[in-house]
Amino acid sequence: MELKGRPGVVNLLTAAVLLFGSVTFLIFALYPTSANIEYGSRQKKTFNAPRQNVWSELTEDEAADVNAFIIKQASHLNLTVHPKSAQDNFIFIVETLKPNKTDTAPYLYEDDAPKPERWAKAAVSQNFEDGPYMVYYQVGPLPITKDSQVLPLNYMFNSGRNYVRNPMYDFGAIQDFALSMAENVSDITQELLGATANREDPTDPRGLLAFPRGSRVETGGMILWMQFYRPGMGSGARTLLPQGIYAKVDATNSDINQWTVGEYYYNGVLYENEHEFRAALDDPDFKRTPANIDGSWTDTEDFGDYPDRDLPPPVSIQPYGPRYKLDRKERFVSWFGFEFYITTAQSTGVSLFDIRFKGERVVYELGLQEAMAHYAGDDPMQGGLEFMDSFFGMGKNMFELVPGYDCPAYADYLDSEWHQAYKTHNMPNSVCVFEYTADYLLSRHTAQYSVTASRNTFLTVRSVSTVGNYDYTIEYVFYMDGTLEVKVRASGFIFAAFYTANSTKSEDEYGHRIHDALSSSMHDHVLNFKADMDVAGPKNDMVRLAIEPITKNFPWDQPEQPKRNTMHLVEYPVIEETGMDWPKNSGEFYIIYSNETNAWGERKGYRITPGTGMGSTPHLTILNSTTLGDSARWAEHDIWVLKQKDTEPRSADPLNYFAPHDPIIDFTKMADHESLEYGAPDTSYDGDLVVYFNLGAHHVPHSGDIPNTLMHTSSSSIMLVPHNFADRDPSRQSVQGVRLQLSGRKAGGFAGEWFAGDESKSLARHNGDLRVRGEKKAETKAKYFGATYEKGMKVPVEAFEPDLSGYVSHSDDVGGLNFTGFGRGEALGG
Ligand SMILES: *[C@@H]1O[C@H](CO)[C@@H](O)[C@H](O)[C@H]1NC(C)=O
Ligand SMILES: *[C@@H]1O[C@H](CO)[C@@H](O)[C@H](O)[C@H]1NC(C)=O
Ligand SMILES: *[C@@H]1O[C@H](CO)[C@@H](O)[C@H](O)[C@H]1NC(C)=O
Ligand SMILES: *[C@@H]1O[C@H](CO)[C@@H](O)[C@H](O)[C@H]1NC(C)=O
Ligand SMILES: *[C@@H]1O[C@H](CO)[C@@H](O)[C@H](O)[C@H]1NC(C)=O
Ligand SMILES: *[C@@H]1O[C@H](CO)[C@@H](O)[C@H](O)[C@H]1NC(C)=O
Ligand SMILES: *[C@@H]1O[C@H](CO)[C@@H](O)[C@H](O)[C@H]1NC(C)=O
Ligand SMILES: [Cu+2]
Repeated sequence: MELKGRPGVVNLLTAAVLLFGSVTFLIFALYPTSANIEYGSRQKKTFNAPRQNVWSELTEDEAADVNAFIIKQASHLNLTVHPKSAQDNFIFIVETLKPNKTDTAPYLYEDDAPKPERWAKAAVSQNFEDGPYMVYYQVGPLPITKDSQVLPLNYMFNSGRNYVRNPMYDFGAIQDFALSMAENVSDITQELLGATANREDPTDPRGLLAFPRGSRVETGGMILWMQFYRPGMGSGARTLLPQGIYAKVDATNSDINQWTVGEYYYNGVLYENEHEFRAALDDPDFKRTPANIDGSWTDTEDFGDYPDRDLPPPVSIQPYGPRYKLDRKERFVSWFGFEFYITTAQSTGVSLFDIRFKGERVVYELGLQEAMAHYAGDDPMQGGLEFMDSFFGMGKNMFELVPGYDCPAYADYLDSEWHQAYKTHNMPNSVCVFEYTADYLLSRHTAQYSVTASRNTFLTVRSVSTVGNYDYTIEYVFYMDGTLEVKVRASGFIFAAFYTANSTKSEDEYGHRIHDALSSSMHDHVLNFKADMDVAGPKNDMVRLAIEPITKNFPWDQPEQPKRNTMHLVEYPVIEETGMDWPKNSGEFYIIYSNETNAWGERKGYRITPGTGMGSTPHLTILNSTTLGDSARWAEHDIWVLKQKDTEPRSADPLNYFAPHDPIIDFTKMADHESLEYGAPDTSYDGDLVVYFNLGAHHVPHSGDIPNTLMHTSSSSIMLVPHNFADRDPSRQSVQGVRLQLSGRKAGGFAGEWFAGDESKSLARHNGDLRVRGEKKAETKAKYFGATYEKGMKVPVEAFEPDLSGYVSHSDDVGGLNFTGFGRGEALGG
């Protein structure tokens, strides 16, 4: 296989991921970092974070110590290091248990306060009488000493349980079952699809596979619906190759040998069993529908020569080096007044902590909680399909970024690590940090005698999580005025539905026909984020500042205008924990106000608003989803405001996927209308609030989603925008720009007048609060603010096009990822 036509240099690893599987490209690198393509003269100074990153993921050594300590301490669990099957007890995941905010805030914001204790969270696969469970423990303090303990981790789970039954523990056995099922109906699949399953080579491109949908998981077992797929191995296009034959499996018994295949479904008709289905085939009236065959239509790239692309496009370069400071060890970034820590976690990917702007606190924690996709359809697969991708691992699946493509060639890249079944997995270059200058200005003005232009340069922290068929690009963007943006863009293969050519069925009710036998399959993506707002300190409150029409009579309007139709501002405080939707006509500003005021006596605030992208951000269309139960109630509104509590650090847990109707964290119990009125005599509320918001899309894919969904059609964002936060626009000290005098004009005392010559004299006059007229003739030269590029320079070609021909993997492989990721022993790397 090749990448960009350079044979043999790219290491492609194939990993069948999750139930839908995919080809995952891992392009591992020795590519130039910004350090070795620096052509400016800047020396890199060491830069140290003011504090330690107390949220950082466990190091490999810490993870090993935690594993060893659990095995020793919890001898009654009989934990094995080399699990052979799900009947063995073993440690599945160890990761950092984020310290409580109550313990962390003093360390961050006070002098000489102690560092919060470091603890680990462990998920242990443990067998009970009715089968395997996942059980959470907390282990600490770290490093392990005689005072360290292994305790049940309870405080963050409002179900009162620290365990969830694992109904999907042996996906290998499920695959064997599916193969057996497929073999038993090979005469039917040959007849209708022209293919059969191949046990010798399950991914034979001419063969067939069957997969269950990963939902309808009930306590005590499952009813599965399986659908046949063509493997689509060449392109990873399996989710574009559903085959329209579905089989119902009674999987309620925990012993897979007791499972049975029941009904079959094909072309709108339900058959009692395979025999009835087979018999129907012989009926002369049996209605067939065309099969869905793989072909070049699923290819993600076209290597052909087209005259219009024989010149490369413009790209951004950074000849003088970065202007941000990065402490790689503590993962701390400082850029034009913004400061923050970066961390990663196996289930949720990147989070940012302690975001400050010009020394003031803005957000304590900002990060993904869950990424859900909910489908609808009239077939047994799409009709119940739903994914919660934190379960599969938004961090585990943060693969290497492609330099010069995912991020500019000059970006800084960070690695991430996660620990599963006694093994540390390193994901090199999975987070990038870079500055970028927009193609549009931050501000400009043509005045009477001059024009001034300020460049819009921003800082981005980006990662991409490829969870099976889908790629989520998630980024945090910082702007010079103090604005923060959180943006998600999706790409990759859609999870499409089989299209039956049946005039009596209304296929367009759930999507569009996008190939011979393929329907686009509507779905909602809802990705939940936490923003623990600390606007100029922890004491905050939220208001809806409404822009409302009104009819007023003003004394100065009389008698000509007895009544004037106009508008005004009305403030509605949000006084209890609740979910809200974005207002109609953008008619309200949702503002988090501080108890602190700016120079004008106005409360310092940050507005939270839908940002850039396709329309405003969505919430789940489905009301009381049958599939989701109580596992993702945060999806039902756009934005939520809650009290900050140490006992409620997350809106979701990956294991919610296993028990949707009795989730380990039920968000409705968090957003339960508690009072947000601080200072009120009847509450002990201290004013520290947390916002949860959703990004995503109502995705109705169309022909343009074949082969892959495009980033501009799948993007959504929210922005946190300063609202009276400072006394004036703070970007004036940061932006780079120019002021040009318009020709042929004298100074005239209007806005835009340029005081030439003796600046100190005119400044003195300004300080006297008088905008006096210039005495000398107008300046005609360009006047820059901020540095400019001074002279021509030699820029290496790598600055434009990183040389990817030397790419070699430095990573662990990603093999063994499975529907659950904790199936058989050999999948565990143990
Ligand atoms: C402990 O686990 C091992 C391996 O799974 C098993 O062979 C052994 O019987 C177990 N011992 C007890 C006491 O459960
Ligand atoms: C396939 O048929 C064989 C023979 O009848 C039977 O033992 C087996 O259980 C069937 N497989 C499935 C998955 O139903
Ligand atoms: C369409 O589906 C219906 C059941 O919904 C079935 O009775 C009918 O035979 C099918 N028609 C065709 C043309 O496949
Ligand atoms: C705002 O709240 C903080 C934290 O409780 C407190 O220290 C500060 O004095 C308050 N500021 C004002 C102006 O009330
Ligand atoms: C959803 O559930 C709520 C609470 O049980 C109920 O009030 C509402 O009517 C339900 N809506 C639908 C469409 O089922
Ligand atoms: C964090 O806070 C919870 C709730 O108060 C408490 O149960 C837990 O022990 C705290 N964790 C640590 C490490 O102190
Ligand atoms: C799941 O893991 C098992 C054990 O490594 C492997 O045999 C199987 O092919 C995997 N399945 C998928 C879908 O990746
Ligand atoms: Cu989608």
